[in-house]
Amino acid sequence: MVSTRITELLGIKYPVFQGGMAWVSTAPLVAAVSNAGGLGIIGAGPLNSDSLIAEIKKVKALTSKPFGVNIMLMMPSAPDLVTVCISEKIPVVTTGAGNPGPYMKAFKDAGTKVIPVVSAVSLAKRLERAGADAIIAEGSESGGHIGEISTMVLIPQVVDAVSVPVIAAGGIGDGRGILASLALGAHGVQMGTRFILTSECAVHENYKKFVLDAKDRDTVITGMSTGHPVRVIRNKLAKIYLEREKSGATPQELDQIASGSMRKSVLDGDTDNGSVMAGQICGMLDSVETTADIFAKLEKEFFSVFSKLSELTKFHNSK
Ligand code: TUI
Repeated sequence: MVSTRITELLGIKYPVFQGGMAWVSTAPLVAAVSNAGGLGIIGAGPLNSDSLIAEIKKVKALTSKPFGVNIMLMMPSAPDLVTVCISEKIPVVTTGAGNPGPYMKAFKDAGTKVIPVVSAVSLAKRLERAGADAIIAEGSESGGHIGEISTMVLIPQVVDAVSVPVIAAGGIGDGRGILASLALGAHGVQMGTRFILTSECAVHENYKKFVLDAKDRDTVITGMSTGHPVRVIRNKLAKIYLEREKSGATPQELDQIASGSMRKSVLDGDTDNGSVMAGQICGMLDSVETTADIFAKLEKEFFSVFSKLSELTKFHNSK
């Protein structure tokens, strides 16, 4: 592919991050992505200090390349996980579902690069001022917890608003998406759903099959009324949740319905009663591959589209 400000900043080959998905992004996938030249990221979401330390140890045993940790700031364990990342000298921390401002100084002092995920321009500007090294701008095509604005309109607005490098996320699943993101002014991409469909990803086979079978319109957004919208593939649980939401259930009742639902889908393979988070690109994914094969394909697609676009200049009319 190409070198960008983000490959230079982090010392990686490809400007491609693997989203730090809670429950999903564990050591084998993280190491495979970093070994392939991207940035693998541990999803620290459900972990405590000890289990995060254990996961970091596993990644270090599998790769000597840079990797990251994603901390979900809405979790009560977040301050402890920050402490672990600092003492383990993790090169890159990405943050989601909240504002990492309060931890910025501690990370900076430890030499950790902080790359927050944002879903709106205002927070991107605030976090650049607070010292973010780069910004991941995540459009609403993404799976899981999302914002309101789609990638096509979010990326150029964030790119215009900040000076640090921007990584585009949401709806990107192949080489075309990477090239398009660079055209919008991004310096890299983050992909989540595509990396669920790898042989190294440890989610239950039923979860992978559910993502494989899903078409473009098979995801829905639950939790709009609670202020925590989450994109999942439509299933029995999502239908119950949406019906209860429509009939005016309280946020507490809705939390009860969703409680433990990631464990059910990811670990037990219960795709009826579990939450199957995935982005809208699930409709264009049709095979489970090795991470190394995905990177080889991304590179090929990127240059094939690049040369097709270059051919368009033949039709350029300068008059
Ligand atoms: O965090 C994500 N995606 C996630 S987290 C997750 S686990 C989960 N499980 C059950 C319910 C909810 C989540 C699954 N997917 N993406 C990063 C992201 N962060 N997207 C949007 C944001 C965000 C939202 C609001 C970042 C900051 C923010 O506001 C903070 C503030 O202080 O203004």
